[in-house]
Amino acid sequence: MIQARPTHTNPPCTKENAVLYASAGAETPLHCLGHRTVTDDTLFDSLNAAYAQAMFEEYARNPEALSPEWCKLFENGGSLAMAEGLFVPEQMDTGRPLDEPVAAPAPPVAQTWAATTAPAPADLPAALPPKPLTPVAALIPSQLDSDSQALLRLLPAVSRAAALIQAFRDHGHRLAAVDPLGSEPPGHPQLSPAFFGTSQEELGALPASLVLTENGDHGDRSVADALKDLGEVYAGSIGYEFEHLDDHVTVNWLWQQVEAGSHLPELTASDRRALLQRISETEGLEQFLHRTYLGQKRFSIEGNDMLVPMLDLLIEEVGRSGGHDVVLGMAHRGRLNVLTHTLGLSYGELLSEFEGPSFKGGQLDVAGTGDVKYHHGARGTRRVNGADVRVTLAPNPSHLEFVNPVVIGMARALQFENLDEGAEPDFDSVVPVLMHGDAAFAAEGVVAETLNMARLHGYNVGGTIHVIVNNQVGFTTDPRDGRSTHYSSDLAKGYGIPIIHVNADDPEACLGAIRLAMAFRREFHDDFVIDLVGYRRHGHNEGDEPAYTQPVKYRKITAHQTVQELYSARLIDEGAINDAQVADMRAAIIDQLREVQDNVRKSDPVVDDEPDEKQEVPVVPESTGVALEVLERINKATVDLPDSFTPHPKLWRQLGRRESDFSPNRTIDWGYAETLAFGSLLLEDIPIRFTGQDVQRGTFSHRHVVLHDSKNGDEFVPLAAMAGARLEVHNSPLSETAVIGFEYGYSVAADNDVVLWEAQFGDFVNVAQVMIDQFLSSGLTKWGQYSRLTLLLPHGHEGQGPEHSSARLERFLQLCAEDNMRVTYPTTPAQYFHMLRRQALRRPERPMIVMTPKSLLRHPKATSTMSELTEGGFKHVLDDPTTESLDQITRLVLCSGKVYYDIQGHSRRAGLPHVAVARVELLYPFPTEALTALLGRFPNLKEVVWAQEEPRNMGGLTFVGPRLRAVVPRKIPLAYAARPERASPAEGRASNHAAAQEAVILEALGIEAEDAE
Ligand SMILES: Cc1ncc(C[n+]2csc(CCOP(=O)(O)OP(=O)(O)O)c2C)c(N)n1
Ligand SMILES: [Mg+2]
Repeated sequence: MIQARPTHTNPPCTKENAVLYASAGAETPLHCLGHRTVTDDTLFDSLNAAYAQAMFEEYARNPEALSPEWCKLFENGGSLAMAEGLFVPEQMDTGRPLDEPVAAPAPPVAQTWAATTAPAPADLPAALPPKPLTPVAALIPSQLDSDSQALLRLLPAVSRAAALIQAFRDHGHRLAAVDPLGSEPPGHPQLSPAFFGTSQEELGALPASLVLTENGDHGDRSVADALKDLGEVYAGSIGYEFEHLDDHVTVNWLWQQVEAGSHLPELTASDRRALLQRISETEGLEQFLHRTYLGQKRFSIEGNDMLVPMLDLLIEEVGRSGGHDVVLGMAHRGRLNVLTHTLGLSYGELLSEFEGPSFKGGQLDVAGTGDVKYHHGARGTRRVNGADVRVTLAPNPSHLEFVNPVVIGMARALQFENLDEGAEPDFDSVVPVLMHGDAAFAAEGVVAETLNMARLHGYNVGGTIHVIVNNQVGFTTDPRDGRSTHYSSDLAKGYGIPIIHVNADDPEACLGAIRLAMAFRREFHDDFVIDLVGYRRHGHNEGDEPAYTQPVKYRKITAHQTVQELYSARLIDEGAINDAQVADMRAAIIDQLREVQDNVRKSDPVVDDEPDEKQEVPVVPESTGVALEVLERINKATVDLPDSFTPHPKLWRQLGRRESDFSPNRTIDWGYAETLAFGSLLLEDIPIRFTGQDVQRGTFSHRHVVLHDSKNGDEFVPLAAMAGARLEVHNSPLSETAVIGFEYGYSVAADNDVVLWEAQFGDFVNVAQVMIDQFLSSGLTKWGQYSRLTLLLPHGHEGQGPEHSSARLERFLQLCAEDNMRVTYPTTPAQYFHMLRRQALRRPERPMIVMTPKSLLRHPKATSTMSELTEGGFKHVLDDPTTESLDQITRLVLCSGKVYYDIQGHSRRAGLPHVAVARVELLYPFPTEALTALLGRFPNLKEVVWAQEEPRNMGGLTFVGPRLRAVVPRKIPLAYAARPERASPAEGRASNHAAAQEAVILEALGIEAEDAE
């Protein structure tokens, strides 16, 4: 495809935009040609161009790093000449043909780096002479003889050829035949010799060795020959998209791998037959289900059948390199096939799901609320090289892509298995694989959030292999309506992740894609994206008629042979198999499925129940107290700094006192109680992972679990330095959805660890609503997942406005049922301490939601003493400590959280001895027993009031009300005090807040406002 050379409106070529151009790829300097300042150094224009380009980029970034000669050259406009000389040599404009035969060897300097216009590898400049201008200039004789003149005329042609080769590496994917349905590749203007002013004739006359110095000896091949090979490499069934990577070492490595072709070895005939067998099984299962269970949803894989053999190879590659776990995340598409062929679910088990007596509309045969069959997870084992590779498919909700961070979290937890507490995760042991839909990958924000976590220290898993199972449609939506990018994978470009697009109808290329991805992960421990471009043979689910919405495409698809047919035809052509063998292979698969089906129909149906509660003895620690000596040891460790460490003096004035102040009666605040709880758990060998925005210091500067040397910024984590289990405390990226998903996954995979996530303010947790609804609150019921993830959510009406006030307690309470999680609102540091420890020690584990304090962090009344940590445990309900006589109490106010201090601290509280104010510290499971006991203490009770600072339609009211009614004797009226129903949770003005808060408190205490004087 010959493209006309584009014309450009040239922006001024200033140093600033030169920086842009320098980083924007090979074609961009063309834009910069408006202001021509031509150097007369022809040599500089051509062979030296790549080096000069690198120097220019360095100049644009950091002029001080260059020698004065280079700076001078660029300052006086030499840059423009260089850019022009590099890409569009003068001679080209005139169309002047080369009039000398092209045979002269390139000068030595060209051998090193003239082959590509790409920036030199990172280590290359060091290998070059420090001032290359001088030696290069020295190569030019003062009097040019005819040989030299011929050489100088050759150099621009070499430059043009090098630019074209580079264009193939960068843009070849736009010529690649990656669409099985045969759509025309979009092409790219630079993939035409004419773009660079060269021609087949010129390229045919140039020796390849002049421009291609890598990948061996080119003999007497011409550049045209080499380009043909490169065209086959870069524009075949795989499109390699690396031009967006800015790490030269990585890109060079990728180019070398791709051009050497080691990921595409010649398969033996028996390997090919085995591959065909696997493809036939994949297709056979879908076709069998299609015919036998007509119209039932299964979200067939057909059109992307190669996914199954690709996963086979990936698992083998993991096993061969010593890994022991693969964690898979995927959506509905192809899941039944992966469950059977990748995870090892037997055909019998699968078919009984379709045959089961209670099987209705895709509902799995479990009582009640278990999940549909294509959402379930599974675990299988593959034997590779004599060792087991465990393969886990994470269960997932319908919500596309939300399982991504969950899988990564699981992988990270498994990477710590059996390691010492100080060790970094073992990236090679566990490989996460995420399969995405083409529509979902491009459009669901959680994809970007997950990609963004990949290289962060606290979230790194050493690379995820992403496979976009690209069927070129999302339900009924065409790509043109579903994304603003050319490829579905384009988001990954922003993260510098290598991407390859592969035609799902070329089985061997698909396997090559996996080989390259795995080799890359082994080498760089980084993410890799495979865009597996196929099609969807049927409708979105098998009941849909796709031709209603995609009539043209489905005419094509109906006429299109399956990959099984295409590959078997190819193998028959090549003599690797014959027609009869192919027919036998297919028949055997269908026969096997029929036989299994007969057996399933004959046998009694197996009726599953809800996921079993873990077969372990429940543990609910009676006491969570910690001996004073242990607390003292932890206390000491928190202030035990290395000699060389200089803490911030102001901070140290508070923290440094801890050692001398230690005593049983010492008051402790929240941050300190938390530190002591963490320390005690670490000493009990319970690992802790604690993340969230700014958690190392704490949003309210109350934690300081990570200290920074005030001289050099070095970090020190006293609790981690204390001997004990692994402690990870990471400031998270600014995300809620993906990071909560990650922690959920981590907590599911790590049996013993305490996993905590803290919101900056509780309000922000609703960004992650999907994670809470779909995983945290229902993962156990749907999939049998156990998690002890604890969410710490700062909550409370403190006059900060509609935001920063509410963690939406009501939403969590609404989700509570069947003992699925715990919701607490502790009001003292000691309660917080015991609650954290109880959460860590209790089994079976449950997620926990904690409304945490803001102003209470430093409230003089919200303190505890050290001795309160040494015994007892988390109390579900706290009685009023100020009550003088139980007989006197006629009004009991029950509340949760911070409003307690507002009520007790009210100026008129002292004059109301008949009122007791008690705290409900555990909201779910609802503390019926503790409340009954509390109510029994007041023989003369006449009224009970539930008081909350939240509006009536928020907070605990609607949840607590009916449960409280069941506890409070019928004869005693139950009232409430709350803000009126509101659309927005809190007041924006401080004065309005104060008035509303006062009204709630007065109502709770049962008194009228005093008239203003
Ligand atoms: C978060 C979310 N929004 C909407 C849907 C409904 N939905 C189910 S499948 C689908 C299309 C998905 O297209 P794609 O990602 O290309 O996957 P494919 O089904 O084509 O494999 C949609 C919109 C969903 N499951 N999840
Ligand atoms: Mg799709």
